Amino acid sequence: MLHNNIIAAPATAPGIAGVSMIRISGQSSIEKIENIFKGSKLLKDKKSHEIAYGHIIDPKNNALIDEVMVGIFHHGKSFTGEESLEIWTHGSPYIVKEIMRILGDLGIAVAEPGAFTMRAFLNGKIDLTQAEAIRDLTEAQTKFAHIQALGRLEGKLSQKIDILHQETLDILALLEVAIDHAEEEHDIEDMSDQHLIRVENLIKEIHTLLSGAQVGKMSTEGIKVTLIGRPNVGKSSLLNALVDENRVIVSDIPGTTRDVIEHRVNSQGLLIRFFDTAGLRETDDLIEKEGTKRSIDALEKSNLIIHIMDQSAPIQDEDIWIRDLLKGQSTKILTIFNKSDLPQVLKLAGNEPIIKVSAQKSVGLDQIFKEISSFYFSGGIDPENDILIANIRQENLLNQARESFLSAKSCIQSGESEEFTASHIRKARVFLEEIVGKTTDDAILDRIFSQFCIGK
Ligand SMILES: Nc1nc2c(ncn2[C@@H]2O[C@H](COP(=O)(O)OP(=O)(O)OP(=O)(O)O)[C@@H](O)[C@H]2O)c(=O)[nH]1
Ligand SMILES: [Mg+2]
Repeated sequence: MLHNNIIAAPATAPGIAGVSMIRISGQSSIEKIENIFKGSKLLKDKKSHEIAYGHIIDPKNNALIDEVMVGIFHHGKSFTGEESLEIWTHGSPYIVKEIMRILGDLGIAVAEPGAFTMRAFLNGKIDLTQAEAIRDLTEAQTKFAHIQALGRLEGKLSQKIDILHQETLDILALLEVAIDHAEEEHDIEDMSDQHLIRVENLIKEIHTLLSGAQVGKMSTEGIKVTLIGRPNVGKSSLLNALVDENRVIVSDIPGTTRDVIEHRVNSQGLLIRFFDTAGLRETDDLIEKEGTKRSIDALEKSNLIIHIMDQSAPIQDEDIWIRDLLKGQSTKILTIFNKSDLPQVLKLAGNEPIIKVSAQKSVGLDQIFKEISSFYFSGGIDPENDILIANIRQENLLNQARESFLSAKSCIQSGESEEFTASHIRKARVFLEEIVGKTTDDAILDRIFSQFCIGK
């Protein structure tokens, strides 16, 4: 991927609007735009962050394209760190297309998704967790997703990782001194007890960060709640009731739902992603079999499972089979008795908590939302103030750092040479560096930035 050419992309959403904005970045981009901009002053004579009023002209035939405002950002003073411009046009998709065409004629490349943020990262304006925070912030749909993304953009997570990284470097430096002097005749002080305390402390800090990972990911990605149960218990009816929309097909024919269908709701600052699934049962029908497989896949990816049973009928073999299947899951499960508007026939042995609802009459739904919300807050995490990691990339790297520190700890405890301890700590250091992008290969960067919007 080239990073020194001039790139441009519309940064506002496509469609008719009050205004649209095209962002341009790259060395000598101001001089380039001078070719198509006519104003009372040359753009190069403007200070950084000044706005110029003028017109965009097609240089081929001098045709007027639009009356615009152009924001100018000098090298080192822009989001990307490069010389940049923002052209504010009338919000017409045709005008945006025309200006993009003219920019193409000038040899300016269309920016790939995330290209501006990637340049900001490569130019050291932000680190990788902040780049990810920009994506999370634009995608945030709820209060907690917004607060956390904003905190990470301000560098809350970066600072935390930096503290861990600094401590890692300090321990490494001490170990290296010990390694260098290992051959010397005179005794040097045995520091292993202090190393142990410091490594244990790092493990504890990482553990705290990791314990907020699930809440962090749920805040960013939404809480995935899967509705499962045998056919006809009312899963689709319940989904419709929960999202207050006639979203999925309901019928009294068992096996109505064949696919996994997602619907999202924003409830009390949380994004809840409900998944309706195909009824689980033994079947020879190939489509239904595939539906069952997809239901089980959805179940494995969910944060919370809602097992729905029909309380107006006695327990069936499929209900028991599903309960056995769920016994092996570590995911939290809510057991729901649906059809509470009909007389209760269903009985379960034991005294597990049961929520009674009627999807048809919209009764008991508040209790389900309450349970989801208390599940989100159950880990003792404060989503408004705690520093939370946001995604599986950060979580995996932290887990790997933790593993390396644990190995270092066993080396110290078993009195192995500093050389071994140091090799584990060096690994931990690299994992911490990868989180903020100090060391990351291009393929990983491309994958992260390709998830951004165009113009971001
Ligand atoms: N009386 C009553 N009937 C309900 C209730 N919820 C659902 N039903 C009925 O139960 C039948 C099955 O409902 P669905 O929502 O399609 O059930 P499902 O679990 O999605 O079924 P499959 O997609 O086949 O797995 C329909 O006839 C619904 O009208 C309820 O709370 N009370
Ligand atoms: Mg259904």
